[in-house]
Amino acid sequence: MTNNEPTICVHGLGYIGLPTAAVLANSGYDVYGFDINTELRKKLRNKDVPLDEQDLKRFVERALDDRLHIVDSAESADFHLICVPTPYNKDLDKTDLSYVENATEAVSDVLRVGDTVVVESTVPPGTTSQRVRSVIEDSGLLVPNDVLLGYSPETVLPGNTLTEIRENDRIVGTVDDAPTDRIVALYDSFISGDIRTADATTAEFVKLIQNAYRDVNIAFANEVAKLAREFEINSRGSISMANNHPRVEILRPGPGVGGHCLPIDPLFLTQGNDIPMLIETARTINDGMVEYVEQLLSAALGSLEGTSVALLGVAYKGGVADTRESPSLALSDRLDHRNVEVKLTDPYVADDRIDHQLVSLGESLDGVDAAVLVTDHPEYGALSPELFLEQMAGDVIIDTRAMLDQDRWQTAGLDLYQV
Ligand code: SAJ
Repeated sequence: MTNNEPTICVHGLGYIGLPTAAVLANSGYDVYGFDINTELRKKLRNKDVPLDEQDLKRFVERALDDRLHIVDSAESADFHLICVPTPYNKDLDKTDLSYVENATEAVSDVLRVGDTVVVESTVPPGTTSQRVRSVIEDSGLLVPNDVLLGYSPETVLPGNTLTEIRENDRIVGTVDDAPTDRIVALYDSFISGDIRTADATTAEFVKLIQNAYRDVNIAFANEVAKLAREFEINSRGSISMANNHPRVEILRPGPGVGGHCLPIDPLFLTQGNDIPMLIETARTINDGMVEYVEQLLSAALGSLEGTSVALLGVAYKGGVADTRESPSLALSDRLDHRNVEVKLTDPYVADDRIDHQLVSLGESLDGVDAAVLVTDHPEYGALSPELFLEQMAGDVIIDTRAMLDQDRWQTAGLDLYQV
């Protein structure tokens, strides 16, 4: 690329901002990366990249060696991408937009006529055209006459970040029906997926309904699992057969839904109105799966009081080290309250806050009454009953992800239950 290429400032260097900044830099753009976290900026300058995906880590390191410049304050640039978090405040039943507002204020300080601002953070519909716009206009510049303002959600699947940033389709929406071509041209220069255009609020809404749809589908799968138990039939076999229908695609039951997206994003749609009851019910069903697993365990053991249990997997899903909203930690808390001795093990997680409880798989099984397979780490598919028979004092196994061959484990002498 030539030096006439636009410059880009990425605001927020977390799970999405940092990889996005690296992809842009490695595509030939000069990219400024700003994050309010001083410690993170220091680490990044020392090429200490706090990401778990190894290919991505190397990719970011390469960008830091070249065109990705970590800056101590927002830098003026042709494009500003806002990739900061939007946590949900459960007590207030409201999305916390303070990071987005603060980032927009920082952008406004360096904004020039002709610049473009794109929000990527997941936000409630209308945020870009109202809150973000008003912060920008407070600086004296008008949207869209002076500044082009748009929204383009990221849709990457944690665990496969680099591929999905580069290959997923994208939606680009603008405020006030402004032309989308400038933003489309930027994304088109580094992604291979299709780009669809809309207004900013539609783009915000689409992101949320994608995640709400998946959450509802998983809730349905979880409900199917509970019903199948009532009828004493196999949930997974039934779902697999149902999915042979050309218009049916039920997801997989499990111990509940974790991560920083599906348990939270649907609430952005339900807050402030009474319409989407299904979305709320799905949240309740999925959050309730941890209690359901606890009940299965309690029934299998007779009583939980004074027992010891190994929880296999702490991450919220297989193949990642992320423990945010993890069903495993929620189950661990519930069991703690029932005076169960809990041992946690996970081949991916090294989290300071739970390190003192984390042990190896063998140690976790040592002398326990039961083991619960909570996270679908691929390694767990290769587990064999012999290790469990040797190490455990009891024989109860709860396989919440149906990863173990029920016949084989039962024939080996273990009392195995699947969700
Ligand atoms: N899960 C099930 N059963 C399933 C699938 C998932 O119980 O059949 C559970 C997982 O174990 C996990 C949770 O759901 O606890 C969420 O995992 P996930 O892999 O479904 O999704 P996330 O949260 O890792 O990423 C989602 C993705 N959204 C969609 O697929 C619609 C991703 O594309 C988004 O970019 C991401 O949210 C985000 O950042 O919003």
